[in-house]
Amino acid sequence: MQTTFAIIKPDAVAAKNTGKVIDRIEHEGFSIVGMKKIHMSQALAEQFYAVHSARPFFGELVSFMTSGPCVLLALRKENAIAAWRDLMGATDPAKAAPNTMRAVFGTNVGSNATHGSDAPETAQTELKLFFPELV
Ligand code: IDP
Ligand code: MG
Repeated sequence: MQTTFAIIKPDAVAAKNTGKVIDRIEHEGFSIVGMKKIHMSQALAEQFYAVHSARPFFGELVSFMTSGPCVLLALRKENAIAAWRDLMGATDPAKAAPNTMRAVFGTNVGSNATHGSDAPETAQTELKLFFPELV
Protein backbone atom coordinates (compact mmCIF):
# COMPACT_ATOMS: atom_id res chain seq x y z
CA MET A 1 0.00 0.00 0.00
CA GLN A 2 1.15 3.51 -0.83
CA THR A 3 -0.14 7.00 -0.02
CA THR A 4 -0.03 9.86 -2.48
CA PHE A 5 -0.92 13.52 -2.27
CA ALA A 6 -3.58 15.03 -4.52
CA ILE A 7 -5.21 18.42 -4.97
CA ILE A 8 -8.54 19.26 -6.52
CA LYS A 9 -7.37 22.61 -7.88
CA PRO A 10 -9.25 25.92 -7.65
CA ASP A 11 -10.68 25.65 -11.19
CA ALA A 12 -12.37 22.31 -10.45
CA VAL A 13 -13.61 23.50 -7.04
CA ALA A 14 -15.01 26.73 -8.55
CA ALA A 15 -16.76 24.68 -11.25
CA LYS A 16 -18.42 22.62 -8.51
CA ASN A 17 -16.70 19.43 -9.65
CA THR A 18 -15.33 18.48 -6.21
CA GLY A 19 -17.93 15.77 -5.67
CA LYS A 20 -17.49 14.32 -9.14
CA VAL A 21 -13.72 14.06 -8.69
CA ILE A 22 -14.10 12.45 -5.26
CA ASP A 23 -16.72 10.05 -6.62
CA ARG A 24 -14.30 8.92 -9.32
CA ILE A 25 -11.43 8.57 -6.81
CA GLU A 26 -13.53 6.27 -4.62
CA HIS A 27 -14.89 4.36 -7.62
CA GLU A 28 -11.29 3.67 -8.72
CA GLY A 29 -10.53 2.02 -5.39
CA PHE A 30 -8.58 4.70 -3.53
CA SER A 31 -9.15 5.21 0.19
CA ILE A 32 -9.28 8.87 1.19
CA VAL A 33 -7.14 8.95 4.34
CA GLY A 34 -6.93 12.75 4.58
CA MET A 35 -9.06 15.58 3.21
CA LYS A 36 -9.05 19.35 3.81
CA LYS A 37 -10.42 22.37 1.98
CA ILE A 38 -8.09 25.37 2.17
CA HIS A 39 -7.44 28.63 0.36
CA MET A 40 -3.67 28.67 -0.25
CA SER A 41 -1.70 31.78 0.61
CA GLN A 42 0.84 33.05 -1.88
CA ALA A 43 3.67 31.91 0.40
CA LEU A 44 2.27 28.37 0.65
CA ALA A 45 1.69 28.08 -3.12
CA GLU A 46 5.24 29.33 -3.75
CA GLN A 47 6.64 26.80 -1.30
CA PHE A 48 4.58 23.94 -2.73
CA TYR A 49 5.62 24.69 -6.34
CA ALA A 50 9.18 25.85 -5.48
CA VAL A 51 10.61 23.32 -7.97
CA HIS A 52 9.00 25.40 -10.75
CA SER A 53 10.15 28.82 -9.46
CA ALA A 54 12.43 29.44 -12.46
CA ARG A 55 9.77 28.53 -15.04
CA PRO A 56 8.13 31.29 -17.09
CA PHE A 57 4.68 30.15 -15.93
CA PHE A 58 5.50 30.29 -12.19
CA GLY A 59 3.68 33.59 -11.52
CA GLU A 60 0.62 32.39 -13.41
CA LEU A 61 0.73 29.07 -11.54
CA VAL A 62 0.90 30.73 -8.10
CA SER A 63 -1.89 33.17 -8.92
CA PHE A 64 -4.06 30.29 -10.19
CA MET A 65 -3.42 28.17 -7.08
CA THR A 66 -4.33 31.10 -4.82
CA SER A 67 -7.37 32.17 -6.87
CA GLY A 68 -9.83 30.25 -4.70
CA PRO A 69 -10.17 27.28 -2.37
CA CYS A 70 -8.81 23.88 -3.25
CA VAL A 71 -9.28 20.42 -1.75
CA LEU A 72 -6.23 18.56 -0.45
CA LEU A 73 -6.34 14.77 -0.38
CA ALA A 74 -4.19 11.94 0.88
CA LEU A 75 -5.04 8.87 -1.19
CA ARG A 76 -4.18 5.30 -0.33
CA LYS A 77 -4.07 2.38 -2.74
CA GLU A 78 -1.62 -0.14 -4.10
CA ASN A 79 0.81 1.88 -6.27
CA ALA A 80 -1.21 4.99 -5.43
CA ILE A 81 1.30 7.45 -6.90
CA ALA A 82 1.27 5.94 -10.40
CA ALA A 83 -2.42 5.01 -10.19
CA TRP A 84 -3.44 8.61 -9.41
CA ARG A 85 -1.12 10.06 -12.08
CA ASP A 86 -2.74 7.66 -14.58
CA LEU A 87 -6.23 8.64 -13.46
CA MET A 88 -5.33 12.37 -13.75
CA GLY A 89 -3.96 12.10 -17.31
CA ALA A 90 -1.37 14.31 -19.00
CA THR A 91 -0.64 17.83 -17.68
CA ASP A 92 -2.28 19.40 -20.75
CA PRO A 93 -5.98 18.44 -20.78
CA ALA A 94 -5.90 18.54 -24.59
CA LYS A 95 -3.35 15.70 -24.49
CA ALA A 96 -4.86 13.77 -21.58
CA ALA A 97 -6.36 10.35 -22.33
CA PRO A 98 -10.15 10.19 -22.60
CA ASN A 99 -12.03 9.91 -19.30
CA THR A 100 -9.06 11.06 -17.19
CA MET A 101 -9.60 13.82 -14.60
CA ARG A 102 -7.78 16.41 -16.67
CA ALA A 103 -9.53 15.44 -19.91
CA VAL A 104 -12.93 15.60 -18.23
CA PHE A 105 -12.49 18.52 -15.81
CA GLY A 106 -9.43 20.47 -17.04
CA THR A 107 -9.50 23.58 -19.22
CA ASN A 108 -5.92 24.17 -20.32
CA VAL A 109 -2.32 23.35 -19.34
CA GLY A 110 -2.49 25.76 -16.39
CA SER A 111 -6.05 25.17 -15.23
CA ASN A 112 -5.92 21.41 -15.27
CA ALA A 113 -8.21 20.43 -12.38
CA THR A 114 -5.93 18.20 -10.31
CA HIS A 115 -2.45 17.71 -8.90
CA GLY A 116 -0.71 14.47 -8.01
CA SER A 117 2.71 13.69 -6.54
CA ASP A 118 5.09 12.37 -9.19
CA ALA A 119 7.39 10.11 -7.12
CA PRO A 120 7.73 8.59 -3.62
CA GLU A 121 10.06 11.41 -2.45
CA THR A 122 7.72 14.17 -3.64
CA ALA A 123 4.72 12.36 -2.12
CA GLN A 124 6.54 12.32 1.24
CA THR A 125 7.48 16.01 1.01
CA GLU A 126 3.97 17.06 -0.09
CA LEU A 127 2.17 14.91 2.50
CA LYS A 128 4.47 16.29 5.20
CA LEU A 129 3.61 19.85 4.15
CA PHE A 130 -0.18 19.41 4.17
CA PHE A 131 -0.89 16.32 6.28
CA PRO A 132 1.96 16.18 8.83
CA GLU A 133 -0.26 14.01 11.04
CA LEU A 134 -0.12 11.25 8.42
CA VAL A 135 3.64 11.13 7.84
P1 IDP B 1 2.11 18.01 -13.43
O1 IDP B 1 1.09 18.79 -12.61
O2 IDP B 1 1.45 17.15 -14.46
O3 IDP B 1 3.10 17.27 -12.58
P2 IDP B 1 4.19 19.98 -13.94
O4 IDP B 1 5.03 20.04 -15.17
O5 IDP B 1 4.84 19.52 -12.67
O6 IDP B 1 2.90 19.10 -14.29
O7 IDP B 1 3.59 21.44 -13.72
C1 IDP B 1 2.95 21.77 -12.51
C2 IDP B 1 1.72 22.58 -12.82
O8 IDP B 1 2.12 23.82 -13.42
C3 IDP B 1 0.77 21.96 -13.85
O9 IDP B 1 -0.11 21.01 -13.31
C4 IDP B 1 0.03 23.18 -14.37
O10 IDP B 1 -1.00 23.60 -13.46
C5 IDP B 1 1.13 24.23 -14.36
N1 IDP B 1 1.78 24.33 -15.67
C6 IDP B 1 2.62 23.44 -16.26
N2 IDP B 1 3.02 23.85 -17.47
C7 IDP B 1 2.43 25.06 -17.65
C8 IDP B 1 2.46 26.01 -18.74
O11 IDP B 1 3.12 25.83 -19.76
N3 IDP B 1 1.71 27.14 -18.58
C9 IDP B 1 0.96 27.38 -17.44
N4 IDP B 1 0.92 26.51 -16.41
C10 IDP B 1 1.64 25.38 -16.52
MG1 MG C 1 4.63 17.93 -11.35
